[in-house]
Amino acid sequence: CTSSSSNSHSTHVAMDANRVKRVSIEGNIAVGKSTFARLLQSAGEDWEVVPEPIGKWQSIDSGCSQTASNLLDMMYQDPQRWSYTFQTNSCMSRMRTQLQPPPERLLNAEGVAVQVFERSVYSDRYIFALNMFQLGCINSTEWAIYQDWHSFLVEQFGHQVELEGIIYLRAPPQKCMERLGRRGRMEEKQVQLDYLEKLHGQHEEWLIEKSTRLHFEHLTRVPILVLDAGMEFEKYLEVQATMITQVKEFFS
Ligand code: TTP
Repeated sequence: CTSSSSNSHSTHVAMDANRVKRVSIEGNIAVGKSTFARLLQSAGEDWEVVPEPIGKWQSIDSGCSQTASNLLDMMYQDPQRWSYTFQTNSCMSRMRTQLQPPPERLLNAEGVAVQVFERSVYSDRYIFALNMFQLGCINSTEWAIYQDWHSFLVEQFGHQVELEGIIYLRAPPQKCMERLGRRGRMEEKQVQLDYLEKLHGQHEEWLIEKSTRLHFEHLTRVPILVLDAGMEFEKYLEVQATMITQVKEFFS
């Protein structure tokens, strides 16, 4: 155990936090964040694209039962019972991911490495947890506790979890609904257009209208790149090329 952890340290940079540029991809459920993250990875730049740890939410080992629990499914089946637990778990797994240092080989000539995340500890709070609170699936006591530990952790980790950019993949909720139907993820079969419209509204308030009350001052200053993800960008190479160029300009 000790030797494997020292091994993994040897391939990662113990770098001072402000030499890592952290960027998150935000956008509605099924808008195409993973597809876009794969495009970025194959664009040949030295970016580390870190996928969302959704597999962990679908398989929680309780240690005292033969089968793992699917918390994502439990949350959709009974949101009032499980939303707070789900958001606690998703935020903790995200916090771990955002704290992972990038591999040393990604340092560019200026000694800077870029990490791109699918979502962030901020969308956990300002998109999903807030939405569940407004829907009454997280009660006011749970919401107060969530905000308290979330603020505490983000403040404790400081620069290590701060973002230097946000890429907002923006598409009409109807489009996301079609993509969600096409991918057929078992847990999401009851998701209705109305839910995607609410989540779209949360994204718009945070990233376009900037009317969400943010607790973290630094977050109000993070540059936001808005990309039109309404087109079927998976199919069209020209659309992909335009999007990648916009991202490169954004990073430079
Ligand atoms: P997304 O994070 O939106 O991932 P995705 O696979 O839909 O992204 P894309 O298709 O754009 O690549 O959500 C994954 C699932 O987890 C989805 O059913 C919504 C749910 N979820 C929550 O309920 N709360 C959360 O805080 C997060 C992050 C996800």
